[in-house]
Amino acid sequence: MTSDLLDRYLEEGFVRIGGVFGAGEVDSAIRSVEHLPDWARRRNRDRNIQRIQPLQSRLVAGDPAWIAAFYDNPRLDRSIDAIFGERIRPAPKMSRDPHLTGLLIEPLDHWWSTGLHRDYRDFLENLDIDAWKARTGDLRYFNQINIPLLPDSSLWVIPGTHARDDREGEARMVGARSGYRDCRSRSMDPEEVDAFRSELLDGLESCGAVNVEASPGDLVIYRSNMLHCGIYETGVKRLTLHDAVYSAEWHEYVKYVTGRPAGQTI
Ligand SMILES: O=C(O)CCC(=O)C(=O)O
Ligand SMILES: [Fe+2]
Repeated sequence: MTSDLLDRYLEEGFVRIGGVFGAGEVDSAIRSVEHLPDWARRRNRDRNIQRIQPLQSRLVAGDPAWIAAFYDNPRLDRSIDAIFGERIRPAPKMSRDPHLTGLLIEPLDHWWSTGLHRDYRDFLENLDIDAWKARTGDLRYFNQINIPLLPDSSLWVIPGTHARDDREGEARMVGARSGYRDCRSRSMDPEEVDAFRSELLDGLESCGAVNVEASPGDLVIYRSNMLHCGIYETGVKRLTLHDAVYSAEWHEYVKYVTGRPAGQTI
């Protein structure tokens, strides 16, 4: 059986499903996390951190039980099931499976970007590239989720790249990505940052990237092996839950390449 959602996911490498969470659900999630950015910036002594993860950590103030309750949502179940129900065994259930949920937040001082990348391939030196490539066409691996609690247009993706190699211009941009990342920790003059920013946006557009503009309560699922990019603007508050659709095979793979469970950064 296929579904429209599954077809779109297979073809484009991402889907944005509007209004999976209602305003009341979003408001109560905001109340559960809104104190965390300042806490984490202080704890890390870094005003420009990108994420807090996992929210389930005992270090993170508050009670993580709200996350499973938030994920206990029939619209979420239906969406996940339409794509993964017959492909991941046992079928994933966000409210039941253990999760290492992240919270993506805005930097306070410096604009920066992850730059164009594919997860794992471009993050880990000495990655077993054959093992990575062997899994990129398999829906049990590389499924990332964003659930914005505030309007969020940080994410860019190049549709279709989950199913093919980099083209020349794309590979050039991947090679240049450390410059954008460095903006985070360097005090640059505003003109220099603007030049970096325009170069990145021009490059993304010339590669056919699309900006995933998501509203509070949307569910964005993307293949994290596709070419994608996060752009972190200062002054635009971001509270986006960042998670994955897990399978036993994915856990095994992440442990194999990193030696630790997926998503552990705190
Ligand atoms: O900011 C985002 O939405 C994407 C983040 C990302 O791609 C990453 O951290 O690997
Ligand atoms: Fe990524």
